[in-house]
Amino acid sequence: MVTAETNKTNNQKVLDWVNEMASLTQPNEIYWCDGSKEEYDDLCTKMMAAGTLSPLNPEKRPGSFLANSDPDDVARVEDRTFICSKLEKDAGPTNNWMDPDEMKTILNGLFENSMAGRTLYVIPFSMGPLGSHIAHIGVQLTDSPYVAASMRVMTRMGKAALDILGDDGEFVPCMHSVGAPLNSNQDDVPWPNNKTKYIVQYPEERSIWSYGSGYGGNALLGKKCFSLRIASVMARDEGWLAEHMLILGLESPKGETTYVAAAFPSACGKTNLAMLIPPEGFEGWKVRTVGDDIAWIKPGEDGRLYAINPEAGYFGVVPGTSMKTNPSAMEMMKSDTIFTNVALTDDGDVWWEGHDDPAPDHLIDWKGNDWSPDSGELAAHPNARFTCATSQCPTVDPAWDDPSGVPISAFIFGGRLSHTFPLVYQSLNWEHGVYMAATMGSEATAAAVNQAAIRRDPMAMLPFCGYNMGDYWAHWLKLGQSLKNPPKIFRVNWFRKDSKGGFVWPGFGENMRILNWVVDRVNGKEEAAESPFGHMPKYQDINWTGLEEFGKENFAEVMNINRQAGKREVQEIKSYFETFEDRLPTEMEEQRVAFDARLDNSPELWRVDG
Ligand code: SAT
Ligand code: MN
Repeated sequence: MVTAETNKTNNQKVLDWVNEMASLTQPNEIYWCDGSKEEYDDLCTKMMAAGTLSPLNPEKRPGSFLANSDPDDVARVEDRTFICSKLEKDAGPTNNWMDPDEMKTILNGLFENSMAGRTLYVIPFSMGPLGSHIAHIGVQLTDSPYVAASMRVMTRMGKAALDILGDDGEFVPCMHSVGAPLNSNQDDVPWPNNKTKYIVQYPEERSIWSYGSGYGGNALLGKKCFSLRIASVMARDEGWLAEHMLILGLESPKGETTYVAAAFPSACGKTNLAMLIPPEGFEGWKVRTVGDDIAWIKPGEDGRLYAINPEAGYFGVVPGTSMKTNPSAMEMMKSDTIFTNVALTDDGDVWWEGHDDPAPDHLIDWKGNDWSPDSGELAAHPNARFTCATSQCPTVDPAWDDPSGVPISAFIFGGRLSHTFPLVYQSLNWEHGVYMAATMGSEATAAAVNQAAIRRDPMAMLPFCGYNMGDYWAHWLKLGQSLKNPPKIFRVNWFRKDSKGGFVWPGFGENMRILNWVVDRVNGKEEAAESPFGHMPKYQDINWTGLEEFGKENFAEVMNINRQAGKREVQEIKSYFETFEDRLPTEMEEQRVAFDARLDNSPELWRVDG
C-alpha cells in the first residue's frame, strides 16, 4: 500500500487522513499538488495523452484546451446531493437528507478500492486570499487530474495553502473519487465516472464526500460543496454569511467606489451583470468585478460587512456568451482557458450556440460527432463551461485579492418573473429585506403572462444551504440586528413582460441605470416613491441618457403594481412558509401580513409617478 510522504507537511491530521483514505481507496500512487505552472502543464500533458483534453489551435486560443465529458456527466446532480446532519429536521424541507451513519456505510462501500490503478492527488487549497481572516482552508483528495488542474485555476491551490494550514490548522476534508477503478490491463476512458453518484455534506463534521462525477460543482469541491453548503453552516455558527452572490464595485466619475453583492437564481444573467459594461450616459463610470458566483461576508469592526470572493477563477456557462451579451467574458477566454463540452471548429477553435460567428458548415460537437447546421442537434451542451483565472477578467477589481475584503453597501436579489414584480424596489428595513430575499424565485417555465408558478429560490441558495432554510433566515435576521451599518437591500426583476409577452426592459448593460439608483440610495438620496412593495425610483430618479426612447410609459409598465397580483403572491407565500413549520422565524410571517395590509391600502393599480 502507498502512504503519504511525511516530508510534505507536519500537519498530522492531514497525514493521517491521507493515509486513511489511501488505505480505503487503494490508489497506485499519491501525488501532492504544489500549485506550480509546471505541475499544471504536466497535468494537461497527461490528460492530452489520455484523451481527456484536446489542445486548441495555439494561434487562435493560446494555452487552451477542450474537454468533452461523458454525456451522462454534464451538470450538478441535485437529486444526488445530500445534507447528512444527525437530525433530518436540521437539513430542513429543502434538502435531501440521509442518516449520516447510513450514508457512511454506503460511501465506505463505494470508495473501497475506487482509486485502484489511479493517482490520488492531494490538493491543499485556500478559499479566499491567502491568509485573509475571511478565508478558510480545504484539502481535496481526488483521482481526477481534470479536477486537480481545474482546482489550480479555481482556488489558491498548492504549497502556499499548505503553509498557511501549518502544523495544526483546521481544514475542511473534501474526499472525491470518479468511481472508476482500473484493473491492471484495462484501458482508461477519456472521462471516467460512475452511473452511481453521491454528493454528500456532513455539516456537523464539516466534511464532504463526492463520488461518481468529474463535472463542475460535483467534483470541484471548493465551489458549491465547501464554499456554500459547508461554509453556510460555519457562517451560522460563527456569525458571518456564505452566499451565492456576485460582488461588484461601481466606481463613479468622482472616483468613489460602492460595492454591492447580488444573488440570482440560474439563468438570470448573473455572470453578465458581474462584468457589466456601462452604456451611453455613464461616461466616467466603471463597473469592476470582485466575484461572479460566491461571496463570503464577515462583519468588520466598523459595523459594516466585508466580502471576499473565495474563488480564484470562473467556471462560467459558455452558450449564449457573445460580444453583445458579455464582451468581458469573451475577452477573458481568449487564452489559457479550459473549455468543457463546447464544439470544435475545423481550424482548432471552439464554437457554441449564441456565438457572434454564425454556425460553421462543419464542427465536431460536444459528443465528438460530426455536426452541421442541419444536424438538428446542439453543437455545445447548454451547460458547457469555461474555466479560467479571475486575473484574466478585463473588468477585475483592483481589490479582488485584498485579504480584508471590500465593504458591502447593498444586497441585490433578483429572479426571472414575467409579472407582478417591479423592475426594482428597496426594502423598508432589514427584516423586510430578508423577507424579500427569502421569497425570491423564478418562473419554472416561460409560460404565459400571469400564469407561471414561481419556483422559490431563497437568496438563490435553494440547492446550496447546508442546513434548515428557516434557521438560515433566522441567522440573516440576527446578523442584521448586530450590524451598526447593515447594507441596504433591493430586489430587481429584469424580466417583466408586456401583454403581448415581450420583455419590456432591455437588460444587459442598461441594468447600469438601476445600479446607479441603488448607489444613489445607499449614498443618501432620500426621495423615493412609496409602494406596497417598498421604496421605488420615480421616472426622473433614473439616468435615461442614451435610452430616452424607453420613455415613461414603458417605465410604468415595469413598475406598476397590480393589487390582485400582489394578493395572490401573499397567498402563495403563506403555503410556502407553512412548509418550514416551527423553524419559520416569526418575523417572516409578520412581514407577510404587513405586506398584505399595505396591498389592502393601495389602489387597484398602483402607479409609479401617481
Ligand atoms: O457546477 S457548478 O456548481 O460549478 C455551476 C452550477 O451548476 O451552478
Ligand atoms: Mn452559481
